[in-house]
Amino acid sequence: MTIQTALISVSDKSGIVEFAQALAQRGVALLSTGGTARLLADAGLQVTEVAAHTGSPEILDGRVKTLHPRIHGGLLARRDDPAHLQTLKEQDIPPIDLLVVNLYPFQQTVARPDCILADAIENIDIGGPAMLRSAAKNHGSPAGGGVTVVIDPADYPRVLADLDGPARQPSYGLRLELAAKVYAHTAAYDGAIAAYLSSLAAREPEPAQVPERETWPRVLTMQMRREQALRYGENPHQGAAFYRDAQVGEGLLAGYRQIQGKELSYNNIADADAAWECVRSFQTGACVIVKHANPCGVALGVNALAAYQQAFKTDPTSAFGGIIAFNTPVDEAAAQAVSEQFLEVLIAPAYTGAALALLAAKKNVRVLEVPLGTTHNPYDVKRVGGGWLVQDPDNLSATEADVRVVTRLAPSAGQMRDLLFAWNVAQYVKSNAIVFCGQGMTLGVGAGQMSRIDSARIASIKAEKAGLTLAGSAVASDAFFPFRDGLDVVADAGATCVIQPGGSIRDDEVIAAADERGIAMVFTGTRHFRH
Ligand code: 93A
Repeated sequence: MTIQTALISVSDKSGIVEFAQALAQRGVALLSTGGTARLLADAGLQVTEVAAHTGSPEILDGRVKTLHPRIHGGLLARRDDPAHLQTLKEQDIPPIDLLVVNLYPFQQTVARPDCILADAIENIDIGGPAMLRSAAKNHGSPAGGGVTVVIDPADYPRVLADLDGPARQPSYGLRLELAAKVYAHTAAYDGAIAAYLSSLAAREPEPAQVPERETWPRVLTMQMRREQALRYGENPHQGAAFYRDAQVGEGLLAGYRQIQGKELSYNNIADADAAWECVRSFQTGACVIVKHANPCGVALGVNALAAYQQAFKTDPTSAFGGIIAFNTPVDEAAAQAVSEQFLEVLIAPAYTGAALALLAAKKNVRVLEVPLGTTHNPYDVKRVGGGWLVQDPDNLSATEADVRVVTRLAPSAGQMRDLLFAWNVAQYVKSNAIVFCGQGMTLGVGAGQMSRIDSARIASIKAEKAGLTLAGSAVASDAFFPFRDGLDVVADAGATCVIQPGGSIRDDEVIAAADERGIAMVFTGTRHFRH
């Protein structure tokens, strides 16, 4: 039985045009997959695309090209079995006598230093090995015919030599040898895939640290649509514009409506975003006052007015010229209270008519209405010289179930509420962050210091300046205390309970200090650096 039809589907295309030409000269009809077919056609060869042969287009980005009964039937039908040959006839399946395949370069792909999981996965060939295994299984017998399968370009001349030999077809010996080579090859190929995947499993971090996104896009495209030119940037000598993220449906800039007031400035927008992200993270009514991207007062309240009054108490000096955000509608009483001080921007999900009428008298105040929403930016992006740093946004919040008491004393229910509130606020304070709280309000916020102990000192100084007592307060630290000195500072200031991530090599020393000072301390196991 001579070769009438060959199917050629190769990733390594070396020598394939010459081989196909030689086959065509010997009267072999050529079937081929997309890329290979194009190459052969460009070389002037008559070739039928597999998609045309099967009547099924390549689908799923080429994941399914040859997985079709018209291919596998043509490869697997026993050549000396009348019933098989009859089935081919009935199903109109032409036999395929020669298969020339080499696989997606999985091993070469994973050897590349920049290979990511998605690259590796897409280079796992499915259709190629399936065809190879079909053809190799059906290499036939010494008596009957069988399929010839070639995986290695080095074997092309051997096949041609047999075609030109006295039998005018590949010998049984060659078919057998090439079939064995195929199974050795597909076994090694699957072995490489298994080894690669197990190496990933071994590298996998603790479940708590697994990022949501399995792989990062090789190319990250952001669609930024210019919303407005700004008068200037952070400083008057810097030009600036404000771009909207065309892909994100929520967040301050996606949905805000400016009801009144002067044009927003660069710093207004940055601070408004910080205030908005913080206030919308609370599940109950809250008010957040922000200055220079840090909350300087945060409080919960039975209504907007009560929340504002408490938030304002934390740091009235810093609140001057601040950004005030609410996660509940602003009514007349709250509008009246906020407009008694100098504020730059007011943000809330809604305003009553009376509140807006009152605010209208304060023409300069920028009043923004922003739908609360529940989603966040998919990426947190920071510009660095020559590129960008991209990470998941820090949306992790802690509940009572997430914390672990590490001291002899456990916090009371009230203390636990204050600790979780303090922890929530600390997430939105620049590092190093120390936040004293009590009764659902911030009492002292220490932000942005290079040393944690200085943040602790500043927070307690600010509380004292505002006339607030820290006796019996709850304190949150955005990252662990590296030494006991930070804990001593907050204890000296009057804190009686502490929430912090833990994880320092000196945790034992810090826990012993807390026990010594009669403090209840909980660990969250997660931290909230913010820069
Ligand atoms: O994506 S696949 O696993 N699905 C298939 O159905 C399939 N059929 C052939 N890969 C498949 N192939 C492989 O495509 C072959 O093993 C060969 O490596 C490659 C040739 O594709 P092209 O001719 O488009 O360059």
